[in-house]
Amino acid sequence: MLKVNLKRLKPYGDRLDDGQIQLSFTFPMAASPEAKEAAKRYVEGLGLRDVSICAMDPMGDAFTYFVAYGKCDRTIDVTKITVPKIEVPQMKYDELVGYMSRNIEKQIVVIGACTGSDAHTVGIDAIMNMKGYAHDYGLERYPLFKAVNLRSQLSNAYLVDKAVELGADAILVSQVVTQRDSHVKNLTELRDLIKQDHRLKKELIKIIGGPRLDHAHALKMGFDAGFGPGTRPSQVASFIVHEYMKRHNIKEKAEAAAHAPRAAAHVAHARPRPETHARAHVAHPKPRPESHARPHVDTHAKAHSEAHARAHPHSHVREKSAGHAAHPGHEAAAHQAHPGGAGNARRRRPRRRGRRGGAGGKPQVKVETSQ
Ligand code: B12
Repeated sequence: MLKVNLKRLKPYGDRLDDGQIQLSFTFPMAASPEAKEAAKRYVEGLGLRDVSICAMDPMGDAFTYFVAYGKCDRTIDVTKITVPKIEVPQMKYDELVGYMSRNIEKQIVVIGACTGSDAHTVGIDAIMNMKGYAHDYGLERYPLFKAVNLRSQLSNAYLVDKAVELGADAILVSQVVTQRDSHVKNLTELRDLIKQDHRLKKELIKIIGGPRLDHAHALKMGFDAGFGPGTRPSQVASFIVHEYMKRHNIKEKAEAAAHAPRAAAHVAHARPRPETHARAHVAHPKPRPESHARPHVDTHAKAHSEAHARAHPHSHVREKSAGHAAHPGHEAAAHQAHPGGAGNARRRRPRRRGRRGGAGGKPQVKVETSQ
C-alpha cells in the first residue's frame, strides 16, 4: 500500500516520489543532433534532472516535435487547494424530466450560440441538439425546455436581442477558438452587454462552455457557470433547472407530492402521451433491456406470421414476416401491411423517426401554467 503525502505531492513515474515527468513541445527548427541537444538543455533549464529526449519527430522541414522525460524535486501541498465546482445534484434525462414536471410550471427558455467569429458549432450542438452527445439527450429533447440553438458566428448584440425577444431564462455561449484570447474579448463584451440591458430577465442564467473553459474561469469572468471538455447535456440541464428554481424561489416538491390529486393532474399533462412516450423510450440511446426483448418480438412476429399464413396461404408476406422476426427493426413495415398488427405498428413506427433524431422525436407535452 503506497503512503502518499498529500502535503508534499510529487509526480509518479515508476516509483512513489520519483518526480518523473513527461513533456512534449515543438521547436521551430529542422530535426538534427543539435536540435535534440538543444531540447535536452532546454528541459534541464526548466529545472528537470536526468533528462532524456525519447522522441524527435520532424514536422515538415522547419519544425521538430520532441518528447522528453526528466525528474523534478518540486512538491505541492494539495490540501491547500480548493476549486469552485458546480454543486447541484446531477440528474440523468429520465430523472430530470420527472423532476421538472413536478417542480416547473412552464417551459424554461434556453437560447444557445457560438458567438463572435467562432464557427465551431459542434460543442453547442452537442449540448442542445435533440439527439445529444455521448448517449445523453440534448436540451431540445426535454419537454420543459424551449431550446433555441442559434448556431454560430453571430454578434453578441444579436444574441442579446434574441434573448429579449424570446424571453430567455438562460443563455448558453460556446467559445472554441481561444487564439490570442479572442474568447476573453468576446465573452467580456457579452457580459457587459448583458449587464447594461435592462430588457433581459433579472433572473437570466448565463452559461459559457468550450474545450478550454471551466467553471472557475466562468465565475472569474462574471458568468454563472462554465463547462469544459466532455460535458454532457444532462449536466447542463441539471444546473439550469436547479439554478432556475433557486432564482424563482421554487421549493422542491417531493416525489410523493406529485401523487397528490392536484399535482397529479399537472404531472399527467406534463408527461409525454402514451405513443410519444413509447417513441422516447424506444429511441433511448441506451435501450433498456425490454426494448431489446427479442423473445417478445420473436413470439409476436411468429404468431402474427402464422395468423397471416392461415389467412393468406400463398402470400409472400409470410416469409417476409418470418424474416422480420429475426430483424425486429423491420417489423413496423410488416405490421403496417396487416390491419391485425396495426396496434404494434403504431407503437413501433415512431421508433424509426426518433432514431433519426428528427424534430418529430420530441415528446409532446401540454404544460399547465396555472396552479
Ligand atoms: C471540427 C473542427 C473545425 C470545423 C468546425 C465545424 C463545425 N461546424 O463546428 C471547421 C473545419 C469549420 C473548423 C474551422 C477552424 N478551426 Co477548428 N477544429 C475542429 C476540431 C477538429 C474539432 C472540434 C469539435 O468539433 N469538437 C467536438 C466537440 C463536441 O467538442 P467541444 O467543442 O469541446 O464541446 C464540448 C465541450 O467543450 C462543451 N461545450 C462546448 N461549447 C459549449 C457551450 C456550452 C454553453 C456548454 C455548456 C458546453 C459547451 O460541451 C461539448 C460536449 O462535451 C478541433 C480540434 C479538436 N480535435 O478538438 C479544431 C480546433 C478547435 N480548430 C481550431 C482552429 C484554429 C480553427 C480555425 C481558426 C482554422 C483556420 N485557420 O481556419 C477555423 C476557425 C474558423 C472560425 N471562424 O471559427 C483550433 C482552435 C485552437 C484554439 N485554441 O483557438 C483547434 C483546437 C485545432 C487545433 N489544434 O489547432 N474547425
